[in-house]
Amino acid sequence: MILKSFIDPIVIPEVDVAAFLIDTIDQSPYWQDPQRPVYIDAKTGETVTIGELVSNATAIASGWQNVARLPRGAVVALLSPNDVHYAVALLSVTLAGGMATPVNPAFTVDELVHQLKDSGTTFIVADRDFLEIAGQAASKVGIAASNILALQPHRHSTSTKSLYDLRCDRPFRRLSLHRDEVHTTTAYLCYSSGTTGRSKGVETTHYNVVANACQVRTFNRLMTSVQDDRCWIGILPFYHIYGLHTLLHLNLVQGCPVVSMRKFDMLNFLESVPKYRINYAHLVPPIILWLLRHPAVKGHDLSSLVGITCGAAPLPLALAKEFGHRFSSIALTEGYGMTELSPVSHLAPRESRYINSIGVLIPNTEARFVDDNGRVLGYNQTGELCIRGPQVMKGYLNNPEATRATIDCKGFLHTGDVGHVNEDGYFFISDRKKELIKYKGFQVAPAELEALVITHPQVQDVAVIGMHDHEHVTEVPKAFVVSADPSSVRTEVEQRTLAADIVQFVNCRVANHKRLRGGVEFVSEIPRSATGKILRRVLRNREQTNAKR
Ligand code: 4UW
Repeated sequence: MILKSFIDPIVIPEVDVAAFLIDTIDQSPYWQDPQRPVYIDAKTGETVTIGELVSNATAIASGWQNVARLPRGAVVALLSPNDVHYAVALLSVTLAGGMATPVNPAFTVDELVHQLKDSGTTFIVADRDFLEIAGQAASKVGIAASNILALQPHRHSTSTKSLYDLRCDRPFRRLSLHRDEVHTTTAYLCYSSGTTGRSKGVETTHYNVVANACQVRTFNRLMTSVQDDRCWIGILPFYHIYGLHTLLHLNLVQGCPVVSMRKFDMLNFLESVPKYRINYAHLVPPIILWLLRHPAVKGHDLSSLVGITCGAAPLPLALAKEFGHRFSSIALTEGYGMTELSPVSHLAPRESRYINSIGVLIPNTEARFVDDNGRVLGYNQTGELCIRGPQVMKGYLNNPEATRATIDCKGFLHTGDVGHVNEDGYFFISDRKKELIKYKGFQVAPAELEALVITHPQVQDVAVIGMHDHEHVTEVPKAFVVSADPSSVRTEVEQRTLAADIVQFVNCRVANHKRLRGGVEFVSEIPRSATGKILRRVLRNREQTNAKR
């Protein structure tokens, strides 16, 4: 059984991302005034207007070609927290024919090195506070210091130029792709671990990006409270596909300025809502929990907020219900996305009858569920969710094997998420069969942590799984470890000491969201299949049984 969207298919323009965005802005009734702010910093009030966004991105694009000599298809890394200049940098790169790889600014040098190397980055645009770490990573991968540019306009040191110094009014060859090329040319390389292994470059084509912006805009206009010409809050990180799609593209398409926050700060959020008359927020489940539990919420006026979309991780039903009672004037709806889906496949309509559903299919999207033997399932039967549509990525960069394992010969992308669809066409996610752990919506690849833990001198074998942290509505990584010398970890004190040492060993080598918050448990062996694959399900079941006790 193949399920299709209720909404009639839409026509998707076969143009590149930059042309699509600039044409959309040109024709939008909401962006007629070039002085209208499009990005506003929540703390400082610094603003970038729509006119500045387009004119600076265009002048910088000319500089990319005429000054920096950026070759067509070259990769530029963006290393920055949310900043009002981020969209300028991103648009300039695509306009000049480059490929952008957004990087998590919380990364350690080694994590950064992995992405720079894997993506083949040649230039780095870094936030003023991240120039040093950019320099350290660049020197390890052979990127010249002169190829690091500061994101913000003013000069930061004598040695580092600003991206804005590239501005140039000489003619340049704007990226102009043929209809066929938009389907094959990569615009962005976000990183995701997919269903297994370490994080991989997801090749999101120009067509993928344009398609998803059009699909979601159509769905929003018909079915949700995400109206045009409203003010949105920019909490989601711009480097993550959820933030990238929503706060750097969809907002432009829907005529919505974004009040951007460099880092999530509950008080700043609560003050920004009435100050900027924020109407809409795209959030993740732990922030819904904060809104329910944080004592400061009561003293703030959230009356301008009419709706919230929540996603990137499961939203417990009880929490959604509690939110509905407490904030009855705010429509809370779920959506479902994945880096490999550019990112959206499902959104919940405004008047969804099913509170804990991820919603229905957006236009031009098909889905089916399959069991472990690849048998296609029917309504209300639980299996793996598979998606087909114009938003399905081209593949993983330089990894045809992983691509083949994810997108089947019929074009369906296997999400690794388990759930079902009911007869009304509403989808539900109940489990995850892939390895991925989600800490507050951020990806943690168990394979990456395992590769690190195994380098600890006292570890013989290891498996990492996600365990539920109900208090914080998230998952946290936990390591099961076989000690290299079991006789030295017999007592509880010995076990606690070594566990603390391993946790410390990992935590100082990884970004904050990957920390071993679930701790370490010693086991006599790691359950493995005949082919040596870790049987994570066995460990997860054991964990669940222990939690129930
Ligand atoms: N319920 C349960 C959900 C849900 C979920 C995602 O880091 P990635 O690759 O990507 C994302 C993207 C989320 C997103 C993007 C755009 C958008 O509008 C939207 O709506 C709210 C969400 O998270 O992780 C993908 C994995 O995250 C889990 C699921 O396991 C998926 O494969 N996930 N949304 N509503 N789980």
